[in-house]
Amino acid sequence: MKLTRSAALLLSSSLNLVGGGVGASEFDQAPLTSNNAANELWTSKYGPQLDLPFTGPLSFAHIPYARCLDDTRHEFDIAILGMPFDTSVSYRPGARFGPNGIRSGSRRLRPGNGYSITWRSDPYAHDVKVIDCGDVPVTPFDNLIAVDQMHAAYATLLARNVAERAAGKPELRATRAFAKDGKEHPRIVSLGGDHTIVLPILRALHEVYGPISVIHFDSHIDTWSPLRYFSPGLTPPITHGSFFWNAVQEGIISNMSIHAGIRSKVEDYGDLERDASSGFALISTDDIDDIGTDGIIQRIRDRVGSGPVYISLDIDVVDPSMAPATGTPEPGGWTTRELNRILRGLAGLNIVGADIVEVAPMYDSNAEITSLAAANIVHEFLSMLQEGAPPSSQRPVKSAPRGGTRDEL
Ligand SMILES: [Mn+2]
Repeated sequence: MKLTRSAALLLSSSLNLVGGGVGASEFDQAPLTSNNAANELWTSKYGPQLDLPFTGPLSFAHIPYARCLDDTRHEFDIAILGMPFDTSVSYRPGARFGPNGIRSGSRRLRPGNGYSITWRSDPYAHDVKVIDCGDVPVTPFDNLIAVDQMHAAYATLLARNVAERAAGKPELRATRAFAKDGKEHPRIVSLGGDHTIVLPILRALHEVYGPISVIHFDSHIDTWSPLRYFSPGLTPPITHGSFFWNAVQEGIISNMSIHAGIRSKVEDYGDLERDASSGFALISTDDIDDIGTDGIIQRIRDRVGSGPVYISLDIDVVDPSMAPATGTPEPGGWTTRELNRILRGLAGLNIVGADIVEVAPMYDSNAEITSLAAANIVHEFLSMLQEGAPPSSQRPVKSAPRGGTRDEL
């Protein structure tokens, strides 16, 4: 629907009348609340205008929403950031709708209903400020510009101050020990987007932390050289299967990284040798039958140790029966329950950021099965970023020595 300027103004002013005039712009997603709530019929009878699972504007898990890239008023410790980029895929396109799909899958999660039996905690109830910073407006027409836009957006949020601690509250010290500037930096959970989004993310993280280890959940290795794949141009393209090759060439990740859940076919054994020489250890999907989830957790923890760690999770690590809506599905994957258990076992590592990528909702079932799985993985990320150790209900793992001054988070 196209509104004339005057009609838009009229609509905006009538909304403000209904809401009591909150001074928000006509594009602001903040709920319209009244300044004189106590005197009004609704509020006196029913209280605040709550978001139900099927109501409200679409922020992740109904948490506060802000367009943080240009709106600097909002402090946060952890930001959700959408990166709707999907113009570098080799098979099914559509992950530009991933952030929207994941938020849609999160509607039954919300502050006040986020307590987890396994964690025995609620990631929205800690003294940690989590907000949804909206999406980076990436161009779908020029990949080099899009990659720069994502880099600029991530670096912008990474440079923000973390939320002020209330008097008497413990100090947040999750990233300060590793940042080159000695400052505490926010952590960002990115919603892809195809897997290419990780290259600009790693570039921005490298500027703050130097080389970091990557824990890469995926059915594909993604370290392929873009020169070996279909690439008729002279310049190697940036693609969703070769962004780690770029990261290795640029020296922005450590050589103590690890893949988990690999099962895709490769060209030949040489692909695996080249992968190993790029600094990644490899846990295959089938390894779970031999060493179990605890063995996988231990291998990952031993590999990345006590340094700064980034987690990148391609939803195709999950079996297509549980997550069909993705760009390059590979049968024979882990269940969501197995993946949850592995992720929880990584709590307490020095995680400086995380993402979930390759959710392409148009290939989903009517039951939103992939979006639900993805949203719940983000919920696990938020718990992992705030908990100092795996849940006590899981068997204890041998902890790598902690680096620096990590404490309560
Ligand atoms: Mn991938």
